[in-house]
Amino acid sequence: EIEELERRFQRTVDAEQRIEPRDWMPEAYRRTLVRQIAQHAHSEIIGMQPEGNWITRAPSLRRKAILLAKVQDEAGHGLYLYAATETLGADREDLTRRLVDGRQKYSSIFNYPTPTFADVGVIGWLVDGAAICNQVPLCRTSYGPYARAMIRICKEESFHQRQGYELLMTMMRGSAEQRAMVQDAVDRWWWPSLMMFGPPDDASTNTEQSMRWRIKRHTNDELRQKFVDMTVPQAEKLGVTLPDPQLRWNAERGHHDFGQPDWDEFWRVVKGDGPCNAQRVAHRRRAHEDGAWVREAAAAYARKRAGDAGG
Ligand code: FAQ
Repeated sequence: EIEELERRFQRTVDAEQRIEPRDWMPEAYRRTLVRQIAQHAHSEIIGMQPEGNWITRAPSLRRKAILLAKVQDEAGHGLYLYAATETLGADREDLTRRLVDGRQKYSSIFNYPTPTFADVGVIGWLVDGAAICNQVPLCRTSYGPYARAMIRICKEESFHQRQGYELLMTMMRGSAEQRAMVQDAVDRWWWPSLMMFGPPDDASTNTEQSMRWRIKRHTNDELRQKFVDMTVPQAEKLGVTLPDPQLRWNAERGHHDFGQPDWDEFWRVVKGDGPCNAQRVAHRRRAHEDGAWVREAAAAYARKRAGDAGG
């Protein structure tokens, strides 16, 4: 019985048809999706902090308005993704609890500091660039609500990426100090951006099964390569150097060769010991606690309205 259901499920996935919330699905498929989508949602919410740091100190009204809009979009993406986990039976309050208790992960990238305004530009260019590379294929992920969320999110991410690149272009046309600030930010963010794609394929515990279920459409290393190939010409146009002495075009492969990030650093950051992990989680916990009265008021209002409608 269950084997027949599983066979039918895999046939649907192999035929590139979407799995919808009411369809039967293996329990492990559901769990994997909740894990990945929740991590993604947490990343969007935690990811508001590094750039949010600059909203009150943006150098002009125009830059402030752009940054405010971008950070607001990230909140929207997070909420949208939490809604997708709810279609799988997850509970948003429970997921938030797991995040602030350190029982669920979010992307390693958001544990690095943003000491200068050039970081805002480099996050847009490299971090949103990596996010797009990773998320465009997820528009074809097998779970319908996640795939549809990705279509909308990718449109906004591409605007985010362009605002970052435009900011950096502007700084590169500025003073020598501004150019140095951009180069310094690129030097700090390049390797962490490569880590966003996850560990190398031979250390990636989830890839094989997730590829079979067509949750993931490419391996971590495939997407990392794509990102490097996409970014090198952008760096040249911008006039910055990517801090990798091994980076060079390989005509035979038709791809760039590049060095490996420090994977020990990656695992340290993932396990909670990066430069800003404690600060990011503490800030999120505080915001959640400070918002308790809003959630209570909203729930009381909803109950009252439901009562009014009934009577
Ligand atoms: N950080 O077996 P795999 C954004 C964990 S973009 C932390 O390869 P998987 C937009 C992984 O969970 C960022 N942990 O795992 C934005 C697993 O642990 P587990 C978010 C990582 O899932 C821009 C273990 O390592 N994007 O927020 C990381 O098959 C600017 C083994 O790894 C997404 O989440 C990492 N970098 O592949 C917002 C995209 N990498 O769970 C604000 C959707 C791996 O077994 C500002 N997610 N781990 O305990 C994915 O595509 C996948 O989940 C991967 C990881 C590719 C991230």
